[in-house]
Amino acid sequence: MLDGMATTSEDQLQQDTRDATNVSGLYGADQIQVLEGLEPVRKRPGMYIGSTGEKGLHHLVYEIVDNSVDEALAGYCSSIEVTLHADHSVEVVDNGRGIPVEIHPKTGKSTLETVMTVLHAGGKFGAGGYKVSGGLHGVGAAVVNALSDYTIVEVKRNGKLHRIEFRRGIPHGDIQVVGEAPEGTTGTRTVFKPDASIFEAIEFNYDTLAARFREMAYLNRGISITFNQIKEDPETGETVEHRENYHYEGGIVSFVEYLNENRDGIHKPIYFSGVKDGNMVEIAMQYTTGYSETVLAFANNINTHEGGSHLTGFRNVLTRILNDYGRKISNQIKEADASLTGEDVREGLTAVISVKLPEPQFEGQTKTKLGNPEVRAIVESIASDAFGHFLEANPGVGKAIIGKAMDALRAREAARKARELTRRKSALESTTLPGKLADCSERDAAKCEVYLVEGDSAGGSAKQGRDRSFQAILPLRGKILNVVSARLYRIYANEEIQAMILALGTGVGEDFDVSRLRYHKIVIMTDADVDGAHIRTLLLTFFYRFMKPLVEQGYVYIAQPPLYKLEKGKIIHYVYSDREKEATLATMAGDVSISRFKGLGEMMPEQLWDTTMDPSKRTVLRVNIEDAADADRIFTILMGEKVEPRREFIQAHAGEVLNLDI
Ligand code: 0RA
Repeated sequence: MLDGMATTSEDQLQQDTRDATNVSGLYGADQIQVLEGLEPVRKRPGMYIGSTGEKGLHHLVYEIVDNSVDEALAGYCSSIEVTLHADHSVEVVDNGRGIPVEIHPKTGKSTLETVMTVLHAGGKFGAGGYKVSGGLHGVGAAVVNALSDYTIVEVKRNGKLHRIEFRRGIPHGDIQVVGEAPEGTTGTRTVFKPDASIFEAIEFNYDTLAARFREMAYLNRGISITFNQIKEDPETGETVEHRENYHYEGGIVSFVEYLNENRDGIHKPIYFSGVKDGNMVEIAMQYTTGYSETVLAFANNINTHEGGSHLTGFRNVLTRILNDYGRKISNQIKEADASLTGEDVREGLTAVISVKLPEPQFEGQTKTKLGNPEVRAIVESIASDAFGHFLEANPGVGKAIIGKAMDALRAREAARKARELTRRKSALESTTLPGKLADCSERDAAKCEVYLVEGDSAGGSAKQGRDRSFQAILPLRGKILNVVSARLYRIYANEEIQAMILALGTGVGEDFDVSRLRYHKIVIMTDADVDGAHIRTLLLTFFYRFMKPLVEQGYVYIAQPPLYKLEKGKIIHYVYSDREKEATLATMAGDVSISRFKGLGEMMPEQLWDTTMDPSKRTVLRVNIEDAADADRIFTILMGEKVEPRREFIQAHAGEVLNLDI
């Protein structure tokens, strides 16, 4: 990723540039310079945008939109409009000052052409950060340009409309004045189409982009981002437009309200903010009647999934202030009581922490952990003053929060006792593996798979059909448990869940240790009906809440059993959707017999192996929770206490697969 570029890579880039000397006479001297400048990007796109897959593709859009957001944060732009066109080009329009078109002293070309063709002009690249305000933007724009089939940039500035075009990063003609800008208007319009010869696919995912723009709008109070999609209906050829606007005057307070849309708050969201040494800190938080914790931390608008110093600071303050308040002021925590732990004070908490720093340092495996050590103390001092004062001024809220945390403390004690019971029980038994598990013989977890199968009859077919050397089967009976509204200690007591925890070998909650995982593929195999979808959701919710690293590290999969068997004489086709059925039928012609599988249990063991379990033929979908906030919302809607949103959601999405970015 851009932020992660080490110095050695930059040296390498310069070396690449020096190496690229033998360009043929097709190009003029100017163009050779540009080509050499952007050549390394086209040669090794992954080094600049992470990958040439879906993530890298979407990164292009973020680069361009981020530049407009920077202009908004600098105070010069109020609205940004993004359009996905039917030909997969993307248009980003802002009403900022317009990228300067004047001659750039270093290159002798317009600044616009310079930012579009010169790598890291502006220093953002080297500094590894994200600009919060001011300065010269457009750093990532050259990378986007290099990886686009074409790019068009129009700038309204000084009463004129300027335009320049590029093909695969190379200027296609000079910058030109193509018209007048209406009185008093300024801004930048960029249109680019990702180069299909570079990316695995160039189709954008509307929901992925929408989630990011919404997040951006929450994190940057007041900016307006409009998102349009223009599609052509493949059948009628008609143009279909979809348009959404994200604009929140409440900023991260609105974000917390959105996250808690389907939960009940026990007080109004609390907001505090402060600035120290150029570091801005904003926190919004609200306790709910539920038990799950949703704390999202951002640094310079980047979701720091791996946490970091800002989150540590916030957590420290929460624990310290609530213990102090509960003991010395509200007297709800008595002398004999144990202290509230971090876990106790975060139960049912929804919070957004957003810091904006001049020089953020991103660390960790995915570069989503904030490193700056000084930020912990800055967050602590701002949050502890503000939260302390808030509690003193709002004793009713303080009392409710401490009461809730004390409930969590008592539940934690009960859970510990329940867990000790399971531990003692398993110590007494000769083996810790559940009786229902049909294990595999392989002992290298990296090669092993476990199928979590709905129902005993499907479990039976799977046991007979599997390759027992590396495939294990665990049949699960009945509706497991509603894990969102249940407390942790009730979950331990559930038989199906206990069997699964034991089979996986990782432990759960505090005891969870991913290195003990016994199978590197956990495949959920349920029927293609409503009950199957429900059980799948239950299992995913459980993993999401209590074994999150399993999902984050890509160990969880969903099996794809076929829906129909199409048979004509000796020819048999298994198809996985209605669409595929129609397409396959068209190729078969004549009287084909069609049978629909009502459930996995109906399939013969060999059939199940051939269609769903044989690694050389099957399709399995990897579950990948990109957007914790969104996934959490869906789970909450589906599983939570509020009935109405669940009904609406199910009605609206009937028949669809849960959209979990799989
Ligand atoms: C630096 C200076 C100025 C404008 C911009 C950057 C700018 C960059 C982008 C990228 C996308 N949209 C943008 N809008 C503005 C102009 C400074 C001035 O006019 O004095």
